[in-house]
Amino acid sequence: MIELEIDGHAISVQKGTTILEACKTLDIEIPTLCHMKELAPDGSCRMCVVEIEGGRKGGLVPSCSEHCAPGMKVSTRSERVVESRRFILDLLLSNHVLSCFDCASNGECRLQDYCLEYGVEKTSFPYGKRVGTNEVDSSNPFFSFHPEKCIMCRRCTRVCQQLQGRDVISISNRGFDARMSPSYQLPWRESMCESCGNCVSNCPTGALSSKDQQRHYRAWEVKKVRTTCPHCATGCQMDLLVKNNRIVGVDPADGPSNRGLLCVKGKFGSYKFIHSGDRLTHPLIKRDGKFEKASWDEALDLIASRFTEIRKKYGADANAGFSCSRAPNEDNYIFQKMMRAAFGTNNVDNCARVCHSASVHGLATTLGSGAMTNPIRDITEDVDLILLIGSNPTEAHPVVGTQIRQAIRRGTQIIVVDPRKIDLVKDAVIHMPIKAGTNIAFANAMIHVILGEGLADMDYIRERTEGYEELAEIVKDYTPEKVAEICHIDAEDIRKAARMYARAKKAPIIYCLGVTEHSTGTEGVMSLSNLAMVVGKIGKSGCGINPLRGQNNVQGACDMGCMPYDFPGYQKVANKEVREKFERAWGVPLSETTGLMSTQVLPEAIEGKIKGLYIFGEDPMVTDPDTGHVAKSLESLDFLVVQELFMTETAQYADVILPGTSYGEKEGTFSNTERRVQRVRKAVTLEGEMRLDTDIFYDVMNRMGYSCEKKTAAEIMDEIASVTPAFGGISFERLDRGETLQWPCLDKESKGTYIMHVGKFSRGLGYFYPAKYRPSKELPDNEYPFMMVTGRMLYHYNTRAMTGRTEGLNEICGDSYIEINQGDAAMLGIRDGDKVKVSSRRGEIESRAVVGDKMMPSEVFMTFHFADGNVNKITNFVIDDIARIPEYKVCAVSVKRA
Ligand SMILES: Nc1nc2c(c(=O)[nH]1)N[C@H]1C(S)=C(S)[C@@H](COP(=O)(O)OP(=O)(O)OC[C@H]3O[C@@H](n4cnc5c(=O)[nH]c(N)nc54)[C@H](O)[C@@H]3O)O[C@H]1N2
Ligand SMILES: Nc1nc2c(c(=O)[nH]1)N[C@H]1C(S)=C(S)[C@@H](COP(=O)(O)OP(=O)(O)OC[C@H]3O[C@@H](n4cnc5c(=O)[nH]c(N)nc54)[C@H](O)[C@@H]3O)O[C@H]1N2
Ligand code: SF4
Ligand code: SF4
Ligand code: SF4
Ligand SMILES: [Mo]
Repeated sequence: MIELEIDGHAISVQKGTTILEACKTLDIEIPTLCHMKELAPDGSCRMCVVEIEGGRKGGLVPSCSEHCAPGMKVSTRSERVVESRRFILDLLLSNHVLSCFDCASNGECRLQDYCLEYGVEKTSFPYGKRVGTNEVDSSNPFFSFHPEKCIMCRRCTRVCQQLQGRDVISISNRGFDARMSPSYQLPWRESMCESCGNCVSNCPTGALSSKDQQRHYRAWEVKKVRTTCPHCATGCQMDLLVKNNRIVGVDPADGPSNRGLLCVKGKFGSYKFIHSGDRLTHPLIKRDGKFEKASWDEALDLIASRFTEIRKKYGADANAGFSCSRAPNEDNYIFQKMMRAAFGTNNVDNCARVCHSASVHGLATTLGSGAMTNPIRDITEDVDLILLIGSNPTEAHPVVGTQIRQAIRRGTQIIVVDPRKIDLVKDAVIHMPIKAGTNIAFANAMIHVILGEGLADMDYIRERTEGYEELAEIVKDYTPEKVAEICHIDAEDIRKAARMYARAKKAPIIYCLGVTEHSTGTEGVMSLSNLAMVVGKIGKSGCGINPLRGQNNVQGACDMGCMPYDFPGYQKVANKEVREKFERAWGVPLSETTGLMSTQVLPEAIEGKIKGLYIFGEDPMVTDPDTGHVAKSLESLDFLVVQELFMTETAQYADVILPGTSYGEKEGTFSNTERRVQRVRKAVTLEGEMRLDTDIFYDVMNRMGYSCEKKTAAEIMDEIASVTPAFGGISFERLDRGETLQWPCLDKESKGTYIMHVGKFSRGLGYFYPAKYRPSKELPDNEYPFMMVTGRMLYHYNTRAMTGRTEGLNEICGDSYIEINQGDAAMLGIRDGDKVKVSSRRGEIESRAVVGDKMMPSEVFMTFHFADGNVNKITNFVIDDIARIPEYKVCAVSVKRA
């Protein structure tokens, strides 16, 4: 510890503390323009100078970079300090256009604040304005750059380079001509910018400002509502900016998983859809093939009577429900309660079925819990090696992606196993462009090398696992040479990767849908947990096996029991004691029959076994494989209800459509991919007859003869806690106090669980599942010579229900495209941008060719975001035997010029 004096106050601080940090503990305000908490001091603005009695450099030093020393006497407001700060402000104004009145940042500009505080009204320097390079750059759809307002503090550069890992902005020219700009002085639009807006959020002046702020609001007019991003499961914390009951913008907040950062979808794509003119505002009933406005009573009566009728005629299991992974935990809990207690069936599922059901099943089988084992910070902050398999985080989980880029800057190595040249490949020590659908062979070869070269952790295997002998027997066959041929990768790369992974002290596996969405998805997941366990890397910091969950609350929808075999908290329907517990809690007898999964419900509808379906916030007509098959299923139903925000493709098939509410209109919680339960808060009340999704379910329950009283979201969470041991200690009260809780959180005293399986697996012993490689169900042939992989891109999200209603995102990318290798394209006479026809055994779509080297020869890639040219018209409806997840990642297609 070091003793010193600041403004006459004695203080003792840890060695290495800066003066600025020490001042903070004393609540002494120090002005800063360039300083950023997350980054090393820049010391470029010099506003933070303080005076040190008898110090060097005339006693004035920047407090952000100067460390406290024993006996130091610091003044933070001496005459010289104040004079020096005034001089800096004077200089800054000499090069600043004073148009505060029409500046978007009026009222939240640090330059303005400090000028006011230090009494600097105008510059005393008559000359000095920068010349020639002052045009405003408005080319980015979301923000613009006003060089005359730039004070060259370099926060934007440092944020972009060191936090976003993108390196877009730098200083060009020198002297008076110096200016911040994207590299090569390109317009923003043509640079590498990902429009994350993190530079904008961190610019202390109006130099970088959002177009929405320019047009619609000033800082003092908005109320901030802290909430959780509604897109991916990273769970970024952010503030909705509300003016006159309208959300006009978003600011990033410092949450545990995002640490002050957002991606383009959170920053710019998460509010316009809420106020979109095409929101559903009234219940609709289909009469003679046409939707007509109906009253809530009419719609709810019809729903209750039709579902009850089906139940009476065909039995409770003739009805089914799909829940909404975009909606809060409380909504999902009540939805499954409705299906079980009022409908009397366990036929309830959610989109995890088509996403990470393979992880939920696979990891529950091998480890005892299907969740991500380690938190984001733990697997990105200080690790030696990341093994990234079938996951494209810089696009699908961008704020995880940026933290991986930060780790790489700090020296973490990364091995990428992905058929495509995704962005992180350029930083990879090894990229294995694996043939899609061959992950099991790959994992077995890695284990083969590890066992063969004595790199396994035999103590860990002995003490903590079972099933090793059988696994060891199976992997004998998987020599690197043999597997190199199956996977189309290099045998030597497999050996190198296996050695690196085994020897690294801290090395997490991070994986995603490239592993799960296969007809062998569940075994693919289990073969990765085999790989992590042979080297003893589960239950340790900086390691683990980490599925990045997809939807904002898909973890929660599963946790809340929206699955046909689990009550909330993965308590088994098949377990009599569990069932009896829920019967007591809910006061009604419950079905002991395991329900159907969503990918079973659709075919069973065609067979006439499922008659009634309640879809809460899902759009299978766009997102399930083989759209023709989905349409046939929906048409086969006697009765379909869709509860939505918008008239979706699926809603078109409904008998009744109910208008629900979005995350900005209600209270609740989302559980992110790290099992972290975070608050969602109501920001606006909209005009129209939309209702809380939970209130709708309560009304349906009461009308179907299961009487229960409406509860608020906070009360529903208390009910969840009372029946779900893993959530036992979670309440709104604790969350609103600022506690951040990751389940399992067994009681009010528990702080939650940061890393899982420490010391012991949830299941007891970790289980090695002996998986053998089996090829994908539909491989290329003469007629359909290309292997098609499907997935995501940064700027759009699933069906685009939200991102498609944000103009700027459509401006960046607004139509369907297909990535194709340049050699293949040349052979087919296809040029970049050409219209092409893509067909499979299921049908044909039109798309636009994007020609390059991202794909290997004979492989193509499409996203499923665009209803026009929707790839799911041609994907293959074949499913995994265990989790019944569809094989979205592999089908055979042909490509021709249109
Ligand atoms: N921008 C954006 N973000 C999203 C979403 C979105 O729609 N848009 N959706 C969210 C949802 S619901 C989810 S589930 C997540 C999904 O997130 P990800 O799974 O990361 O996204 P995908 O693009 O589907 O697939 C990831 C990668 O798997 C690779 N891959 C395909 N087949 C194989 C294989 O057999 N082996 C290996 N090793 N790799 C393979 C693909 O080339 C692709 O790069 O993203 C979430 N985040
Ligand atoms: N080809 C191909 N297809 C895929 C995939 C792939 O990789 N390739 N990935 C699959 C995956 S991983 C997933 S998760 C699925 C996603 O499939 P979906 O879940 O069908 O897609 P979303 O666009 O997320 O649809 C959510 C719907 O919920 C509505 N909604 C959102 N919030 C609320 C709310 O609070 N209340 C109500 N009532 N409604 C709400 C939205 O308006 C939207 O229409 O797609 C799958 N489809
Ligand atoms: S644009 Fe803003 S953040 Fe960047 S250097 Fe200029 S004033 Fe600083
Ligand atoms: S928006 Fe993001 S990627 Fe673009 S320049 Fe700013 S920080 Fe960099
Ligand atoms: S990374 Fe995911 S949670 Fe974070 S802002 Fe982007 S879409 Fe939202
Ligand atoms: Mo997903």
